[in-house]
Amino acid sequence: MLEIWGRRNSSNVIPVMWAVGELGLEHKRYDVGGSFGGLDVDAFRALNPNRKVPTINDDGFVMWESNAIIRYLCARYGDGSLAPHRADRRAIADQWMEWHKTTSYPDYISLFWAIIRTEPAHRDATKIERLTGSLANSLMVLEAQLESNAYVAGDELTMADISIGPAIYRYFTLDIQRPELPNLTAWYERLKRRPAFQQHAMVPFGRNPAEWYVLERGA
Ligand SMILES: N[C@@H](CCC(=O)N[C@@H](CS)C(=O)NCC(=O)O)C(=O)O
Repeated sequence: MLEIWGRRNSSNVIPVMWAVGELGLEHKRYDVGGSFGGLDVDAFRALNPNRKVPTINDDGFVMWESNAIIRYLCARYGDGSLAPHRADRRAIADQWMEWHKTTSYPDYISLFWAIIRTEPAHRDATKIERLTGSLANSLMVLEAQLESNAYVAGDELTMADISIGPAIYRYFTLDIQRPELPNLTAWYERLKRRPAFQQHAMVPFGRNPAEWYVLERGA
């Protein structure tokens, strides 16, 4: 059976869990990382020398790195659907997964930490404004892609949506200024109608570190 190590509120575990949900995979998830700890022990280091979540063991096959896990699960269990069969279509999905990890994710996660994971009294308004603007600029690129595509890599949901979508739930839930993003908003509405997205990607995160930890432990 597929085993997944990682707390359900981790920005990197969430997309993997959404993939698991979309693919309908039987699985067991272990709460480790964050306030649960459990990463700095020999047994976990043997699975992932980086001591990070997510990490999976699929019937003896162990691997880590969220986007790589998503690719693996989609290729093995969603070949022809979440992992497009045609090489060029799969490459475009891959392209957007890379774009997210290298272009939009760094600003998104820094912004998230600057707001939700920082005590209100210690928040840096200048930094938040800079990150909000920079992230909006990146998302305008996705906005243009979604002008003529219902999903990130074309007409169907693929692993590209799985990789990016959960960050968009947080983006639209944060109390920040956002530009007009009609195509992105319409895509997000499509994702929100999916039960697996509701269950695994729309994980409440609170408004500050105290609420974050309560939700993490209660999840
Ligand atoms: N590039 C890795 C990053 C993994 C990562 O940094 N995971 C974070 C959680 S989002 C982690 O394990 N942090 C330590 C912790 O949760 O205690 C991936 O995409 O899987």
